[in-house]
Amino acid sequence: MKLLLNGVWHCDFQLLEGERIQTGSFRDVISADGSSRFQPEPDRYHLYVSFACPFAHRTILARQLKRLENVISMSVLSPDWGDPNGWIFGNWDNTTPDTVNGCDYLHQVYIKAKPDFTGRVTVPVLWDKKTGTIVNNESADILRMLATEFDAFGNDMLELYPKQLKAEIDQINAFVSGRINIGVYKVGFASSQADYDVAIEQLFDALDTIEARLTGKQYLVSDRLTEADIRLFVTLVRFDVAYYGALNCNLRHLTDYPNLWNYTRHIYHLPNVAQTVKFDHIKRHYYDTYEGMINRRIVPKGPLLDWDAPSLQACH
Ligand SMILES: N[C@@H](CCC(=O)N[C@@H](CS)C(=O)NCC(=O)O)C(=O)O
Repeated sequence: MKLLLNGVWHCDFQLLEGERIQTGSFRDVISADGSSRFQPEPDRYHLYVSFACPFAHRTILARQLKRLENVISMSVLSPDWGDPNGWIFGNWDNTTPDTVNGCDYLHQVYIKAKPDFTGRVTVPVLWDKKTGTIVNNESADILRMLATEFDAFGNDMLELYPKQLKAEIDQINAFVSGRINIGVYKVGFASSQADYDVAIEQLFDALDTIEARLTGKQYLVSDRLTEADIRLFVTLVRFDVAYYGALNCNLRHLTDYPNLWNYTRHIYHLPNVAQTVKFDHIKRHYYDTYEGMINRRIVPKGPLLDWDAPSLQACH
């Protein structure tokens, strides 16, 4: 396990049996109503992201769709998380250096914010250039802030969390988060066959539920794009290219689900979305980085193939 322990980086930390460590995170919020010391301002905040990570992708998409590219700056880390230093800057196409703190590794950014930080060093990170600290490193919070607090500087026509749909969005978010966003990792990182068997069944049950929900519908909630779609899209767009093979989520392909496949392509083709999807980063990250963390003795459940389907006559 890679993590910071009281501000010291460990690239291969082993927890003892039954041992738990108290880990920290940053959960401040930016608020347009003046209730927080973090106010929305142009050129004040910086996002640290990876194009490989679905959680970071939520924030990249919100920044793009709300047209905040010139309001909130962004650094892109390398997809190679296998490096002993964890998330590192710039050695791959479409990555950038750390233009704000000049760091080589993301763990150094965490230490700048909190010199005795203990916990995992994850993306995304929302950094405040004014006070020199991390505002928040939880993607759900960052997505919500970009969606709702920056309307004075971005596209205020696009409401990703409209008041009248909040309850329904919260409800579907809770389902998609546990069963799908995290569900793919429960499958991929299952350490025993029994855990895997349960996890894969739950994941595909959840996909079946969403497939049914999307019958005759373009979006998850109402007839408009909301943050619920952003949160589902980032997992679905990675499904066949990464999770199916690298994380053993191979009962069915995304393309086997007519509604889910159509839905994912529809969102992919919305303006400004495709440019946020970097399949080379995604594949590199999941196939290269996680190899070794996956129990290859687990027998995958799929693929489900219809051997009884009639064969076509060969053409002569
Ligand atoms: N709860 C966090 C989780 C983010 C997360 O797990 N990011 C992964 C990449 S997909 C990461 O940075 N992992 C590094 C680690 O766990 O050490 C969020 O949603 O922002």
